Amino acid sequence: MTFAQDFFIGAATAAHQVEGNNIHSDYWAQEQMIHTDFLEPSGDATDHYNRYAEDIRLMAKAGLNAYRFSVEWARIEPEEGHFDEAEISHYMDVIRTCKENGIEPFVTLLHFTSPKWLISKGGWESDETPGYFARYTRFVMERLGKELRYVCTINEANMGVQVAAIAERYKKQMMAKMQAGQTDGTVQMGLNLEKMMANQEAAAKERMEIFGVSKTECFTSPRTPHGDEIVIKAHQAARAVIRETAPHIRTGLTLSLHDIQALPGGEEKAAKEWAEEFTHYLPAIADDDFLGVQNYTRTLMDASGSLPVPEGAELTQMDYEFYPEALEHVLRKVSKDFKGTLIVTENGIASSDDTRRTAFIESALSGVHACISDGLPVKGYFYWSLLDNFEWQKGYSMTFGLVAVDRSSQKRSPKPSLDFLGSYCGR
Ligand code: GCO
Repeated sequence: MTFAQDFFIGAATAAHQVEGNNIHSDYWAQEQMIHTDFLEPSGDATDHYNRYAEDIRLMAKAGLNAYRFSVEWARIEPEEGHFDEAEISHYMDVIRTCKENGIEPFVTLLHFTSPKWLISKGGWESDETPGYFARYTRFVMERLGKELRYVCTINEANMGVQVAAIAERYKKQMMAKMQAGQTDGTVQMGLNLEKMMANQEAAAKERMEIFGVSKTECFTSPRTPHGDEIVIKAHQAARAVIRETAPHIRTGLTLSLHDIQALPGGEEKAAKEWAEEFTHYLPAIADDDFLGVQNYTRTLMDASGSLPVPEGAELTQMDYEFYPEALEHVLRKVSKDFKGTLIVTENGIASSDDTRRTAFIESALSGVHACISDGLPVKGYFYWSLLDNFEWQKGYSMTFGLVAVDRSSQKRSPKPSLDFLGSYCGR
């Protein structure tokens, strides 16, 4: 199976998950809370901030030709209106190191984390945020744009809406259990409602002390329809700045997309879910140069909604079904409505068994190849992730990486899957 010479085969990371000590960000502040939702703080992460050159060389040695990483807004603008030139030169060094090693840098401008000050000003529910994001984009593009060809404005622009839908489903489940007579504060899900409510009140008080607001509207907080419009406006404002300051750059956003499969009776629910996570964004991305497709598994739906993973199915550490075929299905479905370039900006599995990772990659890439053979404009594949890293609230327990990291020494140990992925380059 061969891919064109100009087909990008690379790995992806996100600043907060790999760099370490992102101390001006909203996530860092939340991780330090007494009533934190995080299993552990990100801390030094994998020290990628200092070890990026070694990590880029590992990709080059394996034969990868592209690297997707994010520039951290909280480093560039740690205080509102104060921009840090030293941090820009850090990311310029990362970009130049990529190019010196024959690796195409793909920059993401926002990958879930925001400067803490933005959240204190209303975050991703404030009408001011698109303006702040455009100003940050301009600062970055005026300095780094000449070195770049691809920029993702926002990672998983639909994440907040997806989180809101999950939160709503969960609330309905809890209410149903309470109405079923389990009103003693302890329900069969092993949760103590009274303690949960007490925690929420204490956490709101703590957030007020830390952020000056009791409701922190982070990028991955449950998004209202108005907040979703703000995210879209931020994308379009950044796209306009990129086109003005660096017109040679191809830009777009990425979306978290599931291979939604309807069982008999589930067709309506499945169509509604797909409309909410994808079709809804078509007007916002119609003028983009590409769409970043991010897929990990499938979702089965019947008339009641999404179903648990099928009995006996192989699971990943994230409790996702091991289902690499999902990627081809999603690419084909997306291409029905989005006629622009498609780039797989994230696909991968959390597993301690690297043989399952290579099997996953082989199956996913054969699906991508089939799409290309049928004329779909797929231009690249980025495996998530280069390094075992900080999986947000789950901490370091999830191992997605092509490279293992001993965080006590920060020693890197490439897994066989890294060379396996690289072997597809230019084949
Ligand atoms: C996401 C983010 C990544 C995750 C990855 C594994 O899609 O949620 O882009 O930061 O770590 O997807 O869950």
